[in-house]
Formats: sequence, structure tokens, C-alpha cells
Amino acid sequence: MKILVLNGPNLNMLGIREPDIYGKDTYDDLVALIRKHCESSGIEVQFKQSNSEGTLVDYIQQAFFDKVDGIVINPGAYTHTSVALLDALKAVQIPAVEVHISKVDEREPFRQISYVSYYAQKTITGKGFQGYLEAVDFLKEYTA
Ligand code: CA2
Repeated sequence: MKILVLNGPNLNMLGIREPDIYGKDTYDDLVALIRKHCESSGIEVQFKQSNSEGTLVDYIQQAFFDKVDGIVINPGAYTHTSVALLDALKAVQIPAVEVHISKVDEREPFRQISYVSYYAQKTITGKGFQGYLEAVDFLKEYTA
């Protein structure tokens, strides 16, 4: 099984600012955590991060040609604005889990809307980095 973990804008800044919301661990820590989890489950995993909407669309499309079985996506702020990311997910038809580190449902009203949720098979919020591991486990079961 092959999984893509895709992170959107500013998630490369994890651990550098706003530790009260996103924790003190870094993006590299996140990658290491997920990599270890996938290794122990025999899952092949690739990681991509971009601050650009179009590049994220390109990465989703590339997942189709790479025959990726599942996508774990934290679209960052594009969650709340991007029909393009939703359309890309619909185009590739790869099972996807949407992850948010913070409790988006308890934050500002503009974070209550998620376009990606219209496609995602599951959405996990407010569980910190653990949410990514749960997403991997869900995809493993879902695609079995
Ligand atoms: O809770 C999440 O994972 C979010 O997707 C994170 C996005 C935010 O726009 C979404 O509403 C919820 C923002 C990621 C920004 O990450 C930072 C990390 C460190 C310092 C500043 C921002």
C-alpha cells in the first residue's frame, strides 16, 4: 500500500510559531512520526508540502499517476477557500482523509467551512499529530 501525506501552507512552520495551537514539534518531527508508523505497518509513504494552491493540485494529480492508494491531506488555510483542491481530489478519486491539528470547529467562524470535506472519506480534527496516524490507519482499513 502506498500513501501520500500532503500538507498545505505554513505547515512547514510547525514548532516555530503558535505552539499553543499547533504544538512545539516541527514539520520534520511530524514526518519522522508518520514514517515510523507506516514502516511498522508495512506502508510505503511519501511526503509533500507546499505553500502554493496550484502546486498542491499538481501533487494530487501526480498521486494518480504514481498509483497512490490513499491521501492524508491537511490543506491548511486552503481548506476553507479552495474549490480547486476539492476538484483535484474528485478528479483522481483516491480515498482521502482530511486532518487538522487544531480544533477547527472551536475556532473562528471562517474555519468552520471545509471544501475538501465534500470529498474526504473522513475528517479528523483537534488530535494534534496523532490525527495523521489515525488517518493512515483509517486508509489501511478502508482500502483493504
Ligand atoms: O489545524 C490545522 O491543522 C489547520 O489546517 C492549520 C492551518 C489553518 O489555517 C487551518 O484553519 C487549520 C494553518 C497552519 C499554519 O501552521 C502554522 C504553524 C506554525 C506557525 C504558524 C502557522
